[in-house]
Amino acid sequence: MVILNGKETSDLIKQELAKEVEAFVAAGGKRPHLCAILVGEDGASQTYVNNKERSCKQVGFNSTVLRMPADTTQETLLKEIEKINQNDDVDGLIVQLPLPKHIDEQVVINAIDPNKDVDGFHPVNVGKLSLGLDTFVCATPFGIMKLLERYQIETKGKKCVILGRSNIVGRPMANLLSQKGYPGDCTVTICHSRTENIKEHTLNADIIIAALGVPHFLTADMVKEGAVIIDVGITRVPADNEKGYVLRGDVDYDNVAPKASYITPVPGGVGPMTIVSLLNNTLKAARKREL
Ligand code: BQF
Repeated sequence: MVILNGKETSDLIKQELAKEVEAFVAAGGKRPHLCAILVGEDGASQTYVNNKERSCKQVGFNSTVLRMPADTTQETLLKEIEKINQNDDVDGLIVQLPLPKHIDEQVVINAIDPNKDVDGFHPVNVGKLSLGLDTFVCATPFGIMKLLERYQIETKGKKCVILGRSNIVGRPMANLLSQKGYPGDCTVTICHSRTENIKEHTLNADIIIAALGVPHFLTADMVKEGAVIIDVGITRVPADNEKGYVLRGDVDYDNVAPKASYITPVPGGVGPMTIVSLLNNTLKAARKREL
């Protein structure tokens, strides 16, 4: 069993990115600039935005975080997005999700300039992804593809089961893994809350991507010997420690790992890869604007 070390892999990719950024700037390119908007004070969202800001600095990007109160109106948020769309110094714009309930996420996503949409959430970019065209690929699925690639995991012809059909992980993941080439050429099945007898599907799978947000959902009895296990879950579960919580994946790691050929840990698996994908997309956005 091999542990897919997302932390280590992401650190290596960050070093590569930092070199690319310096070469780009030395050649007269504008230093890439990512702007993140955070609405409200959700603890996990604050952590994620801080991770992104710190990672930008590590690779030599400029970064701005626009923090807005939880009671910000949709109209005010849309106006801020429009300003950033118009701001030539900003290459990438992300709005941290989830947003407070009174704001319509799809309306907000639609307002982001597709050329700055480094999360790849805008319908134009989702459409391009599904057609296999060059675009900003959603960070988590892109990070998983990079992890499979770095560890040279065979995907051609493999049966891949994705647990979860979200717009930000499950669906784009299915898209990417079913596309031609490497890492791809999988036979993909998406399972979700209405799927009958999920175990029947997972037991047949060569690769399982667990992205449903149910802690320890995937148990050892659901997994074939030698399967590749990718855990996207990171639920905060209350605990008696300094932080007051522990992070728990969608996979019952201790019992599943002995059966797996490769497996991602939580934390330190998919999460750090998600962040480097965002950085990768931001450099891509900056490069595109130079043309
Ligand atoms: C790690 C996210 C659910 C909903 C919205 C490193 C991150 C997490 C874990 C991180 C995530 C999850 C992010 C680790 C960003 C990944 O060491 O294991 C980094 O910052 N993430 C997000 O922005 O929005 C989310 C999960």
